[in-house]
Amino acid sequence: MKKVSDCMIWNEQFERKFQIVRISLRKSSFYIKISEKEMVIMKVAIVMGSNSDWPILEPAENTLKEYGVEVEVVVASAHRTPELVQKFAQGARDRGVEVIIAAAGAAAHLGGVIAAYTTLPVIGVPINATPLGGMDALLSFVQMPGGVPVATMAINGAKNAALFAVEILAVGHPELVGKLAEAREQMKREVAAKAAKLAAQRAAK
Ligand code: C2R
Repeated sequence: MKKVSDCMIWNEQFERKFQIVRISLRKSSFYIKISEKEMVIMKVAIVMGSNSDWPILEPAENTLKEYGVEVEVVVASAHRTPELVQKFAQGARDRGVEVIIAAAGAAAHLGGVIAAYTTLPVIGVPINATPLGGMDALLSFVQMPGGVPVATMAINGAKNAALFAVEILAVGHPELVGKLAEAREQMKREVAAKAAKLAAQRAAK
């Protein structure tokens, strides 16, 4: 019988979807079905204080999916459903979550309470939801006492929360490093195009 070291195992995107791994033994190859637990899944949880926050958070889910990251979306409130928040945070690591994005507006205690119940990295997104324009949520997130950090993004900064989560994941999932680098290159091309457009506008005056 061949040893595992004699095999080449890879897990392409579509195969991952069907939970299939292809194994090649020199000239022949065959497929085996593996359980979800054995597969390498990158997972981020997005938790928000209310469904009214979702329009701000949806771009974060889209960005994470572009990087092939599985997303768990949860509505839970430290004020209104404290037991649910505790259960969510304490069980997150066992569910395979590696990073938590917590978003809330107003007096936003959600991120801090989640961070109190888990040592997973928590990224905070203060939401503009009151006449204070998000400053209330920003200060609630960012002014965590020493010992329980929440990495706070800009007000409504959902996209950067997703990208920061991918950067954290990339430490243990090197396949993400190239994708992040390509996104930076794309950004450079976009800035160059903007510069050319402005130069053309000014030249036409
Ligand atoms: P509703 O729209 O449900 O009244 O919520 C939510 O994140 C939302 O932005 C208004 C705002 O209250 C926020 N909220 C919190 C928390 N729970 C809900 N800041 C919390 O536990 O921190």
